[in-house]
Amino acid sequence: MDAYWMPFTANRQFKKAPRLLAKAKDMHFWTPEGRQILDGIAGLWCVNAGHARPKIVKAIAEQAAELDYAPPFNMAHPKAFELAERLVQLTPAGLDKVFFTNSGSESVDTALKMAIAYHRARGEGTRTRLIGRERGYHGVNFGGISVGGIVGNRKTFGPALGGIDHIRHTHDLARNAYSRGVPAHGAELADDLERLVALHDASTIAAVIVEPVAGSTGVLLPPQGYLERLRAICDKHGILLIFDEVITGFGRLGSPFGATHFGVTPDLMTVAKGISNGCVPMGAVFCKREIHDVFMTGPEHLIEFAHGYTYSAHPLACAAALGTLDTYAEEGLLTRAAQMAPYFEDALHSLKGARHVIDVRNIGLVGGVELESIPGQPGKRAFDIFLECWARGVLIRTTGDTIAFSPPLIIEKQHIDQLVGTLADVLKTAA
Ligand code: PXG
Repeated sequence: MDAYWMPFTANRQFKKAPRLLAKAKDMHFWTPEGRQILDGIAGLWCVNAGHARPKIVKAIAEQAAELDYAPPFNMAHPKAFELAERLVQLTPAGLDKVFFTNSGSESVDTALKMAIAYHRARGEGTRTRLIGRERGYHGVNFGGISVGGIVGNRKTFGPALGGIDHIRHTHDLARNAYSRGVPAHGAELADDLERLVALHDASTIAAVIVEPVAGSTGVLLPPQGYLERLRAICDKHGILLIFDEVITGFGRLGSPFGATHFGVTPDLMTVAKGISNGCVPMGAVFCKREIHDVFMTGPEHLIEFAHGYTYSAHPLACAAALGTLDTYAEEGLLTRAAQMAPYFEDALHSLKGARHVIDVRNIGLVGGVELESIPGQPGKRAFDIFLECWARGVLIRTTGDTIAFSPPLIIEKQHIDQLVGTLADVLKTAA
């Protein structure tokens, strides 16, 4: 176990007591010893159609044998175009151009570069400032950690990009604890963008990026009316609005995207994870046609947007994504979370009053259970609960002292009972 430096992992703890996965199917993993684990987080918020789905497996296998790789610069393969067409049929009207990446982090950095380059191409080159939000998570690359609002990244990696500012986060337990669905209070927090416009001037601001629902920093839902207000302020000042839908994309909230769920259309939208059901790495940025078209000037032999990755629109990823979209369509998975949400909501909210629980949050098939931290040891309580759930055959995710659920969208009621029931039992004896 020595050579592998594991990502986002307590390496020393892991290597003393490894948690290995050897096989997966539908709602479950199996360990090498054959122990069955219920997947409460769709791998890592990505395996939305469940594991090892036949159409996706077949698509990947056939593609590997037929065309393993095709250079994406100045060349292409047919499935890249087919996938792009299929994808833009799902997005809100207007978001009908798509640029392929390989991860959420790459999608975010791509979208930020697109926003700055767009303003420059329009002759508004002073618009370079990027605005994120406190407690935002936008992946791990330098652009993403700069607009992200995670103190640990600043402590560990320094200031990253300059020319960035942040609006306030919307998490407010005092007013909104135990909300079912979106909380009632806090739409006015969108006005914090007006404060930054007053400070920096709109002519210096390129874009604002937010997650419609923040996943990684603890399942934080937008207050009722908040996203609409943010959209209106962006429009008023000519600022592009970017939705980071790496988690909320592809059915997680009960609609294909957060944008469709909330009825608010951003100018750019980043996705990854569920686009290919987590089977082959893939990400994408959707943008409005008007944004794309601004680049399409100048001599035709010149590259219009000097950006891309060796593996953009990789044939295996495109095949996996096409198999994924077929599976979503055949099984109605992009809206299934809406049908399961009431049952999931009731199950989660039955934890109100359980030991250590200070809030329960839910939307679609995302749940957050926030615990009171052990004084001086933030994250320890939730991590120990994660270990105990694993021992009892259930995989959950923790972030700080919030426990997150984001199960595959094929989940059935008995799985919800097992997920929440296991957590309820573990909470009874948790330190
Ligand atoms: N944006 C958002 C909103 C994300 O949630 C990324 C960007 C980066 O994606 P990549 O593919 O580069 O990892 C993410 C990733 C968790 C967890 O449990 C969440 C993510 C990744 C790993 C764990 O909180 N989100």
